[in-house]
Amino acid sequence: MQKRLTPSSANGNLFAALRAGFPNDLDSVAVETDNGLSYSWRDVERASAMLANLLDSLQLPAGARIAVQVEKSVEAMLLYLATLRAGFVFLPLNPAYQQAELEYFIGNAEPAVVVCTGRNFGWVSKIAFKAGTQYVFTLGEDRSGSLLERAAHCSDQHQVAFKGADDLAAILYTSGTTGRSKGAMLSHGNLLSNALVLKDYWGWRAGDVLIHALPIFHVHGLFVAIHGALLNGSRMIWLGKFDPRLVIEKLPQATVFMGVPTLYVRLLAEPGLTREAVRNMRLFIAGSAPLLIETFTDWQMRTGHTILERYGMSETGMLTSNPYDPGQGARRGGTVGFPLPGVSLRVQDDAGAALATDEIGGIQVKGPNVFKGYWRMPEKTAEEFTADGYFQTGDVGKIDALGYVTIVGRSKDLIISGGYNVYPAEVEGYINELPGVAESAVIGVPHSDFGEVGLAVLTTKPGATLDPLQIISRLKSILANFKVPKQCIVVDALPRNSMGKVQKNVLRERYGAGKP
Ligand code: MCA
Ligand code: AMP
Repeated sequence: MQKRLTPSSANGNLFAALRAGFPNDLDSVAVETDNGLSYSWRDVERASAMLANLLDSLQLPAGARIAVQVEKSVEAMLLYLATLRAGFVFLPLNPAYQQAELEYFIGNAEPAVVVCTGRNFGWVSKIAFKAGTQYVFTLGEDRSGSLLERAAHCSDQHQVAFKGADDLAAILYTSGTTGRSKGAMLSHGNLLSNALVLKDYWGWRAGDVLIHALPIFHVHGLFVAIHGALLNGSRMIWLGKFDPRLVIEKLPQATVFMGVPTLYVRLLAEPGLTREAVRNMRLFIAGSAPLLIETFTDWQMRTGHTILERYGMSETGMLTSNPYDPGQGARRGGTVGFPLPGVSLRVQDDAGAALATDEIGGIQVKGPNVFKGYWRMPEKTAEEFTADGYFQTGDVGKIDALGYVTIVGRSKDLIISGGYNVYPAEVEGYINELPGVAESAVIGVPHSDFGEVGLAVLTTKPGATLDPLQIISRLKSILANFKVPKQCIVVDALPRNSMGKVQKNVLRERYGAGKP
């Protein structure tokens, strides 16, 4: 339910708080890109105002969703800020999604506006208009497209829309463990509370410069990184795509870097990663997937810096973090640190009983950062919360005597590959539709670069023959590439328990070392 506000209440719009973090000198550099462009804080203010005015001019209903499936660019970030500013709901989508995937998201979210690349306009607009979308704009990573053409005619003055803490700011699609993806509804208050806590906890300070090398359609790159820099008035060195050599080249000009573990693995593979290269760095943060202890210690040895690992989810933003301040404790590899201020985190067994120190169980959380529920799925939302209001993360872990949280596994059937989530049930659904396939099971197996990758084990229909390479290439033509299993193995039968359920643990044991 939306909170009613009187004009005298403070504006809870996240943009208003981010804007208040801009430095006094609006002509200083806010963002510099890897292709030589530079945006001042004034540019960020004016361009987000123009885009917000464009959205306002469309006369959209309150709560309208703005779905955005574009390549990473500063303008895409400005569109995010404009959406907040105008008070609509931002819905970012991975540009790797293909037709069937997009059809689902657009059909489910019913966005009033869709922004896509010029290259994809034909098929995306067809899907969008069919689902009732009113406007489809284009935006290229080179500042091309109808969105900016239209915004160029709009005023660069804009009054930030009045929003309450509970008003929706964004929907992020996540976890299709059973069935399809669910849209996690995040409010202005969810995002702002988390951003403020992290600003303080990670010691953001004057002079900080962030290397932004992550995609901007997930919590890590879109919220944690961008909110952190904007709220602190910090310059961002903006890389369109992660490139380890370019990151190393930029490190001497930066103080903060955030990455998924794969980024650290790839940086370590570069001889250019030296103590000299990181001499001005203050903080390296990792998250989104487990950071291997080898990566943690190799990084320490090579750079002299201790990576700060933290843990979060789309539904909650950041939940725990290793300490920044040594006075609060050491950063411990293999752990995700302490619950952040304001986050209540507990570990329970399947029967709902609280577990003691070091006992392993389901991680549950509560706090101002926890989302408002799944878009149009009240039953799913209810299932994921306990009677006393804790959100069940689906992660399995423990808390030690000092309060450090360690994640030991997941009760949800999920593969995290290079920081992207892959839901085996979804991939299996597509594989089972392919001609000649009887059934399939997709499991995660260890991978030196992506941490984990998908492996599909499948059986054939009587009389059919299957070529694993053809299966992979067929899947690549219908699914986002990161979801496609890196290997396919055809077997006579899948192992099952006495109830007839496929035993994925047996498959993991059999194929977990990566060998067929
Ligand atoms: C690319 N490929 C992948 C992945 N990325 N396959 C599996 N997993 C992946 N993550 C495919 C490519 O399509 C390609 O397929 C082949 O693998 C090799 O691609 P490569 O050129 O090496 O990939 P890349 O373009 O360099 O991308 C790798 C990447 C990227 C930079 C690690 O995956 C990435 O940016 N990951 C970060 C994701 C992220 O931001 N997650 C945060 C989620 P082919 O050979 O067939 O062409 S937020 C979150 O989880 C929570 C809330 C949190 O706590 O933060
Ligand atoms: P997402 O659905 O993209 O929000 O992914 C959230 C999931 O990523 C969490 O539920 C965890 O399983 C995982 N995750 C995030 N950070 C970490 C971490 N530091 N260590 C282990 N798993 C993590």
